[in-house]
Amino acid sequence: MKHRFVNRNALRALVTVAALGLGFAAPQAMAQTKKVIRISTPAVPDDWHAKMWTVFKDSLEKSAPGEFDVQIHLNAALFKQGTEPAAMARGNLEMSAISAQDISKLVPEFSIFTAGYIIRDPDHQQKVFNGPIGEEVFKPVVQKMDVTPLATAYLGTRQVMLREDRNVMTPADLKGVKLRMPGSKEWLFLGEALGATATPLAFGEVYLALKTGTIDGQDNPLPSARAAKFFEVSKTVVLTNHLVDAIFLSYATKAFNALTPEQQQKIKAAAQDAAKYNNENRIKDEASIVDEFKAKGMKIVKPNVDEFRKVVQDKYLKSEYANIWPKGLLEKINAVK
Ligand code: KDO
Repeated sequence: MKHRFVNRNALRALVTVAALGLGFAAPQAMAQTKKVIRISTPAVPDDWHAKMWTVFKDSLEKSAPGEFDVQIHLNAALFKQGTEPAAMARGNLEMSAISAQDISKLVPEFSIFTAGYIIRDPDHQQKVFNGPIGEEVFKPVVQKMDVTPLATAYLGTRQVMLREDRNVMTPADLKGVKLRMPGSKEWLFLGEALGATATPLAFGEVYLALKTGTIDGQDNPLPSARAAKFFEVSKTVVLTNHLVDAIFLSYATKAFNALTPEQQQKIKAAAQDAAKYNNENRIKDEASIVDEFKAKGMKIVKPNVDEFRKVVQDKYLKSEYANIWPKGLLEKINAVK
């Protein structure tokens, strides 16, 4: 026994010396210098903006083989929904896809993109953010948040879903409805503008709240509602089309600035590949998902969208938000064709 023990140790030492001599330590050393990219998102695995991160990882591995260690954390497992920008600014997180509502906390004028019925459709959204308006509105994000937006992903068009069978034609029909919204004042304002009683809750808690009746409904793009299985605990879909929603794939600025220009360019390209994958799939999905929900037995309500638009826009224009929107920006957004 003892004899074998000594022998095995001697053998191990010999192998190590030999490996070092032959340069076998090199791959290990390389692995240690791989730059870690930690990604945190509340997205559930089945949703397009969760799957897009794998596209990001694959694309980056192709353009920069072995240079990065991309770690994807879904279901808000690493950081709570809405806390990602602060985590990035503190240097605890490299990437996330942040919302206009997240941005508005530090860049109040960005709230123009949290308002209902401003962006018309996914095409309008991409043209706004990928053109001169995007260039302008992202500047203060980099300066004030220490976060650098790299690509704009279409999260989908938000619709109202209710746990009960209910006819909703105008905002007046949502009176008294406890509508879950994500937890920030911009989101809550949107819920109230729709005519409901807005109540804050993290995305991960919505399913149970619908099931138990703590809330009467929630708003989300339908592909996300399917991925999180909200249809199992809802009876009505109201096609309000109230927010053509975006999320911005962003990188912690300090960490981004520490990369070489080539690495930065490759990361940006990979983020754009990911957004493109998400956008194409989500748009395709949204075209057929209403029928899918109908087939599941859900009631599909087509409300008076003109009335919703009028009421919601009016509330925003009379609110504190409109006062801080840069002069002329709304007109510029509207003029993008
Ligand atoms: C949600 O909580 O309703 C929301 O749709 C808000 C988005 O900004 C985004 O955080 C999204 O959830 C998550 O990525 C989960 O899909």
